[in-house]
Amino acid sequence: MTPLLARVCRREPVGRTPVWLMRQAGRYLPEYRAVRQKLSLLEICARPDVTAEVTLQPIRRFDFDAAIIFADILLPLVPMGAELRFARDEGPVIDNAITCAADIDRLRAIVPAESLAPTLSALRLVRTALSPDTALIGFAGAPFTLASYLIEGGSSRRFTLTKSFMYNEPAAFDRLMQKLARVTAEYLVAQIRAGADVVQVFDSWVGWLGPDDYARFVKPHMPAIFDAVRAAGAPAIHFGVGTPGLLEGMRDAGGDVIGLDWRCSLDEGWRRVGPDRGVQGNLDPVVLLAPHDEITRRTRDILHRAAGRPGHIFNLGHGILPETPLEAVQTLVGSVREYSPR
Ligand code: 1CP
Repeated sequence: MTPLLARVCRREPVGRTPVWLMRQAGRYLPEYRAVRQKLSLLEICARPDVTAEVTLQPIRRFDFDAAIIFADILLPLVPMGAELRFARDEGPVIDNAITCAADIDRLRAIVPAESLAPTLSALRLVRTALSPDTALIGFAGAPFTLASYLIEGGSSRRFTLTKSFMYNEPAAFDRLMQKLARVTAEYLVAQIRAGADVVQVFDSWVGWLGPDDYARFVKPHMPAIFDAVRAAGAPAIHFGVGTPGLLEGMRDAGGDVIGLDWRCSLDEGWRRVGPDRGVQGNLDPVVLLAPHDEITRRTRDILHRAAGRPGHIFNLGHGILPETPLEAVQTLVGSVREYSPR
C-alpha cells in the first residue's frame, strides 16, 4: 500500500488533504522534552531505538499523515570532518568552520550507508511500526544550506561569510557544493532503501540569495540530487524559507512538491510553480499562537486556495515553534480533516 502522502506527491487524486508539521518531533511536545532531559540531540541520533521512539511520538498524539525521521541536517557533516556541537539555546556550532579553499579539500568523502547507520536503522524500525497509510519521510540538507553552516560555523542572520566566500572564491565554493550534493544524494538514496516513502530536501536558507545567484551558484547542483532520488523510486519535496523570489528556479532545479512559506499566498505560489508539481504549505507557524477560531479560519483559507487540486500537502511554512500549545495543533489537524475536500 502506498501511503496517502506519497500518492499526493505524485498528484494522484485522493480522498483528503494529508497534514504533517515540520519539527513535529520537537520541543513543543512534553514527551520529547522528557527524553531530552536525559539525552542530548546527538545521543538520541546515535540510538536507533530512541530515534524511532521520538519519531513516533507526534504520530501517536496527533495521527499526522507522515512521520519524519528524527535526525538533523547537520549530522552528515560530522563524518566529513566538521566539529559539530549543539550549544544550549544557541543552536548548532561548528568549531572548525571553513575559511579557505584548503579547508574544503580536507572535507572527507563519506559512504552514508556506513557513517549514518544509526539513522538508517531507525528508519527501518519506524517503517515497521507505522501504519501502512502513514508515510515515512527521510530528509537531508541541500548543499547551500549545509555550506552556510560550514562557512558561518553555525546559524546566521545575513549569511555574510557564506555569500562573500561564494563571490570571492567561486571555484572553491563550487567544489564545496559538489561534495555536499554528492553526500546529500547518496544519503537520501540510502534512506529510501531503508524505508523512507518520501524525502524532503531542506534548502532552508537559500531564500537569502537573489534569483541570479540562485541560478549561478545553487541550481546547477540540484538536479543530480533529484535524479538520484527519482531513480531510487521515491518522490521528493523541495523546501526553502523566504523563497517567493526563487519559486520558478527551485521548481526547475527539481522536486515533485515545492515547499511554500507564508510570504506568498498558496494559490499564487502554486500558479508560479505550475500545475505539473505539487505544493506543501503554507500556514505561518505563529498562527498556532492565535485563538482557535483564527487557526481554523486560516486553515480553511489555505484549503480553499488549494481548491481540492491533487498535489497539496498541508504543512506550516516553516518549523513549529517550541512555545506552540498542544491544543492548537489539535485544532489545526482537526480543521484540515474537517474541511479538506473529499
Ligand atoms: O531538541 C533540541 O535540541 C532542539 C532543536 C532541534 C531539533 C528538534 C535541533 C537543533 N534539531 C532537531 C531535529 C531536526 N532537525 C529534525 C527532526 C525533527 C522533526 O522535524 O520533527 C529535522 C527535520 C531537522 C532539520 C534541520 N536542522 C533544519 C532544516 C529545517 C528547518 O527548520 O529549516 C535545520 C536548518 C537544522 C539545523 C538546526 N538544528 C537544530 C536547530 C535549532 C537548527 C536550526 C538553527 C538555525 O536556525 O540556524
